[in-house]
Amino acid sequence: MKTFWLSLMTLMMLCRTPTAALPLRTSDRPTQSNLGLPEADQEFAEEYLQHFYGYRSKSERKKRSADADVDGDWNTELCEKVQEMQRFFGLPPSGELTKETLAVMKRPRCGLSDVERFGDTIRWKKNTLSYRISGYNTSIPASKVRKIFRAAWKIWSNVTPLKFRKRNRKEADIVISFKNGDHKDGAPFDGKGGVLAHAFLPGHGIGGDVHFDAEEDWTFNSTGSFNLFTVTVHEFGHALGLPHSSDPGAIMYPTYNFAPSFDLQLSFRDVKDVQHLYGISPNFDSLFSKKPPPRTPEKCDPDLSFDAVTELQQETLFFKDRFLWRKHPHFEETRITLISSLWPENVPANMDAAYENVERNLIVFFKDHQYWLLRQLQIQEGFPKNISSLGFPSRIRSVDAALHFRKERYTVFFTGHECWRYNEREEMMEGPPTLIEKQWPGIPTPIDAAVFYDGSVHFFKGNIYYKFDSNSKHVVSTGTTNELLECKQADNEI
Ligand SMILES: [Ca+2]
Ligand SMILES: [Ca+2]
Ligand SMILES: [Ca+2]
Ligand SMILES: [Zn+2]
Ligand SMILES: [Zn+2]
Repeated sequence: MKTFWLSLMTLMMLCRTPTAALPLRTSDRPTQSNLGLPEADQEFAEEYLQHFYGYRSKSERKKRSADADVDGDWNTELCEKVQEMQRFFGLPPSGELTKETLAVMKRPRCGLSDVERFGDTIRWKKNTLSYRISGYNTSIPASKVRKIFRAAWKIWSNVTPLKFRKRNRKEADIVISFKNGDHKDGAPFDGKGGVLAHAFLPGHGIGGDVHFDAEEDWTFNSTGSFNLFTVTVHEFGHALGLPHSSDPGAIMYPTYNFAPSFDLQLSFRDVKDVQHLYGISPNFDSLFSKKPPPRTPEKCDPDLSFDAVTELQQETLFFKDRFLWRKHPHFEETRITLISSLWPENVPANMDAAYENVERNLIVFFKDHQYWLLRQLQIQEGFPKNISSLGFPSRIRSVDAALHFRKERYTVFFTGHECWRYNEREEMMEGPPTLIEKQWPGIPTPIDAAVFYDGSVHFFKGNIYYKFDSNSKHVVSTGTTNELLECKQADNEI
């Protein structure tokens, strides 16, 4: 009880904003209040917010202010900065330094701030730019590094009228180098992990220059930790004047979330932003007519459909491609984030189905013939496994959707026109499948997803959801999927 009151007090102290009406959390949630945090984490978080969100620390504020209430203001500002960061990354904006907020803060990332906006004016005033590589200092062979940089420039010159010329000796607009620790530009590198690289916006001297942390385990294939090409494309974006994007599909998103096999391309957002600065490449249409830059799914898209939907503690998670929306009952906004930002391990994109087993504290993901079991964000040993080990016959190659019944402790799997009842207690299938139309009359098959939402079962097919009443056994209402994500017109314009 004591802990409960303490954490409630912290919340109130921290958040004096309208969102101060925060929920009381039950103690079994894996979130933590700030009080439970080790001091090192608290310090780390403050430094992170100083660096990337323009937060001023307590001592800094004291220096500048004779105000006696520095503590109060400081707590409010800290809370607001945590919320700002949480919104940027699509986390529930509680203002609390939860475990998962810290996990996102600890993701490897770019060294530039997420909140500085430079306006439209910071750009090169010419279309041909020169670059020079000053020192390689990485285990990747120099010839390979040159190739990587050339390919990264091409990514940007494919969509703009810009041209990039390599120089060997003479001064160049953009100087690229690998640096160790403190390299005298006011932004020391931090060794392995953390900040991977940074770049300077267009301008004279150091302007446009790009620095990589020489201590990282750089790679050009899938062996090391960080793919140099991926990070280079991002940093070159800064060298051209682009800020960070909160669109998780953008290459200008600040964290590194890439599987080794990721096939890098600029997103629709990146292309739009860089073309806003420099205009369109004359070859753009011929290069991209067949395969236009991918758009991040939008919750206001009237045709929005989902791959899978599941409950997760109090939240409802809507999965689509590499992304998900998180709907928390206590926060109005639902924001998009990356699956890989929530589960850094190799959780599949474009998944088929997902459900939460509350009692065993597990989340289960399905893709094709495999399924993954996760506890506390960790993939359990021995997974992924073949779905046949759940008791499916070999003719079943994938699962369309999964619906978990918390009280009764069973899960229904949907495959085509059939559904299967799986007993979670016995860990076995309860007999042969039945037809979906018998169990859930009025539901079109095959379905995309199913979930308990707002007290009743919701099925999803295309851009429509079907709310099903289990007592009267029929569909009581339908609507478009994006109604559930609270699409507001303003969201469209962000
Ligand atoms: Ca580093
Ligand atoms: Ca320069
Ligand atoms: Ca599905
Ligand atoms: Zn960056
Ligand atoms: Zn530097």
